[in-house]
Amino acid sequence: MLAERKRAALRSKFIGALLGTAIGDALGAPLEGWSSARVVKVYGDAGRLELVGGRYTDDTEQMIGVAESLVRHAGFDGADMARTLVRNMNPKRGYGPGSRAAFERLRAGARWDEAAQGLFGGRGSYGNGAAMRIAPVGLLYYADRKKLREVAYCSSQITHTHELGKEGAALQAFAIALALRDERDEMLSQLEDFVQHELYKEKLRRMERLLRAGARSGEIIAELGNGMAAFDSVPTAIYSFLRYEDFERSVASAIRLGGDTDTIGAMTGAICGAYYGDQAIPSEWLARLEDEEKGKRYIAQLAEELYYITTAEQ
Ligand code: AR6
Ligand code: MG
Repeated sequence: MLAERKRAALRSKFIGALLGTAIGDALGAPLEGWSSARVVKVYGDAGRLELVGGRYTDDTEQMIGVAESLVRHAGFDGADMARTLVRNMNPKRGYGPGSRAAFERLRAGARWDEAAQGLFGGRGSYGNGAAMRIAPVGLLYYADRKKLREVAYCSSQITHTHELGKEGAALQAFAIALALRDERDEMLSQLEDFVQHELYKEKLRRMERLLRAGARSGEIIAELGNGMAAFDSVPTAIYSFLRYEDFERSVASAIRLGGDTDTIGAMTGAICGAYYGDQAIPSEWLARLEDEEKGKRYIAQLAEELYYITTAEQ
């Protein structure tokens, strides 16, 4: 009986992480690029944020592609994942310039692990585009941090080859895995131990201080960031999860920070969903989320398939 209840909870956490991505993304999408002051002026500094349009952006579209490919191969296949991301791409969903260029090169025949290498003067992108789509990797490898890191890096390589872009994706994936495992109290110390770059370690240390102080939004933005770089947004999402004990408050407060709202919303939603499960997502938000060809029902199905792959392997 207990085992059954545990299985149901885990399944709900898988669904929560993927739907949480889409919900945070769709909530933040109409406010992308706004300052925190403007968000607060229009929407108030507390209480319910309304999900207006219900349409998700490139964050969720790419997360879906990552999940589809992982499900198809019961694991990572770089060429297939790249093909899937390219096939799914709908430019109207608002892709970042680096990712758009990588997809063009892939379409022109470049190898999956080479297409993005030449971007940004050969340094590769450190944008948050690899981290925002990583939730399926965090789910599939939640019990194996070595494999989680490896697949997080490889799946990033398709569009984001800068080490800080890859590290941000691995950090976000591991935060999702820890949330899934209910390791919330140990999260910061585990992440600090896991992450390999001093820049991220420093942000995790700042986070500890900000959480203890109950920092205000200006301070959070100054210390952690709210921009498109992975190191200016992944820590902010993790912070937003840890700051409150409630799906809705965490996601809404992340979006109220302004900046790259859809992506910070998506990443916060993924961690919160992995921790609280899909039942914790406010029903008004879920009701408004798009449900067309690859809408909420399809996303939940992908999460279930990932769940079955993970549990079948044990
Ligand atoms: N050097 C300088 N600037 C950089 C570098 C670098 N090596 N790497 C990234 N940037 P991009 P994304 C800056 O274009 O990560 C969408 O709305 C540069 O300004 O790879 O896929 C998504 O939903 C670059 O354009 O895009 C996300 O919200 C920017 O970082 C967002 O865009 C983003 O990197 C990022 O998506
Ligand atoms: Mg987006």
